[in-house]
Amino acid sequence: MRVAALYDVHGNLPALEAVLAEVPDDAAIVIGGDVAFGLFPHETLERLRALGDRAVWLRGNADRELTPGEEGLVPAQMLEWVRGKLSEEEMAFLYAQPPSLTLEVDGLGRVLFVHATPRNDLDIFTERTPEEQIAPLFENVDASVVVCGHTHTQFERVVAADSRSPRDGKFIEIVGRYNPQHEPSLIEFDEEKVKAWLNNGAQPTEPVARLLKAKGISK
Ligand SMILES: [Mn+2]
Repeated sequence: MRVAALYDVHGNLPALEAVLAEVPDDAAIVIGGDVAFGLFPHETLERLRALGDRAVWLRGNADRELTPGEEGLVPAQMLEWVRGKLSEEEMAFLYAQPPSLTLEVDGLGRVLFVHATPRNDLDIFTERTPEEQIAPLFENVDASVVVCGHTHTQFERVVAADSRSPRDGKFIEIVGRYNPQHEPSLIEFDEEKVKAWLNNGAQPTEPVARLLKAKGISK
C-alpha cells in the first residue's frame, strides 16, 4: 500500500485541492486531523468526505475541541466562528474519528499515524527538541515509522529502537535527522551511534538505508 498523509488542512480548501491533484490515484489517503478549523470548514470537510473509502481519518485537537467541554489549544472566539459553519452531524463525525491508526506501507513496514504524538493530540515537539524530551513520547511504540503533524513544520528524525525493550540501555535513541526542505537536503547522522546499532543487528527501513548510503555510512 502507498499512502499520502495529509495533515492539518485547517479549512484551506484551495491548498487541499492543489495537494489532492498531486496524489497518485492508487494511493490511500490518511487525513491526519485538524481538518475544518480554518477559513472553509464545511467545504473542506465535504471535499475530504467525498474521497470515500480511499481516505482513513484521525482526530486532531482542533476537531475534538469543536465539541463543547473539551480541553485544548484553540482560541475560544475562533472556535465559535467555526462551529457556526458546521452542522451538528459534521462536528460529531470529526469527534468520532480515532486518535491513532496503523497501516502497512510499502518500503516502511508498520507505520503509526497520530495527530501530535502517540501520547496525545496536543504535545508539541520540533526539529530542535532535545532527545531526552522526545524519547518518552515515543516509548512503547510498536512501529518502524511514526507520522505526526500538529506543528505544521516538516522534518524527520531517525531513531533506533530495540524491540526487546532491554532493562538497561536505551529503548529508543535518536540517531539522525533529515529535512528535504533544506537546500540542499539536510541529512545528519551520529555515525558512532548508527554503527553501534548496525553492529548489534539493527535493521534500517528502506528510506533510512538510502540516507545512510548517501552519507557513506553503510553500503
Ligand atoms: Mn493540531
